[in-house]
Amino acid sequence: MSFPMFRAALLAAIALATPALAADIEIHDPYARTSSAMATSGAAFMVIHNHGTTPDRLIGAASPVAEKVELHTHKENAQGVMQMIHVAEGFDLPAGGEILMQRGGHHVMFLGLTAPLNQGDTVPVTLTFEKAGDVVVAVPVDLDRKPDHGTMNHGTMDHGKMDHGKAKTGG
Ligand SMILES: [Cu+2]
Repeated sequence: MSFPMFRAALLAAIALATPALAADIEIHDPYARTSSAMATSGAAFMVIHNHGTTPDRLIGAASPVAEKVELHTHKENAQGVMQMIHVAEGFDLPAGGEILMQRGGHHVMFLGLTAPLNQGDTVPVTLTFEKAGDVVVAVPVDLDRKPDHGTMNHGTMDHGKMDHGKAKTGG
């Protein structure tokens, strides 16, 4: 999707959200992916900025592309294996701060995809903030995207291959 389209979608979303703080929330560089065409789960990544002067918190996410959408992070277990963890309380978004959602870290998890995520698709994701309310983000599917520079080597961490013991993929 072109930048102007995304901008329009974002502005429309902001217009629908609670007026108080939603205008202070800015989403950068969103993308979604699955590990394979047969994957039953996927994830979305982005950077969420809070340009306001009040701290907020990302407390939930929703999307029609999956039966269940959760906020996840990765944590190394006692065996040194990275595992995904459902973070029910969500992520802090400090005033003037950001939430980095990227491969190997925080992400929006799609569990039980209702349809495959195809390259070029755009997936609507509703992020719910404690104070700013709902912000709808148009997330492009990018299956070719490599993990961002500076993150760990995630060769063994693709969602399709990971230990989903705590994530319940439904399959
Ligand atoms: Cu996950």
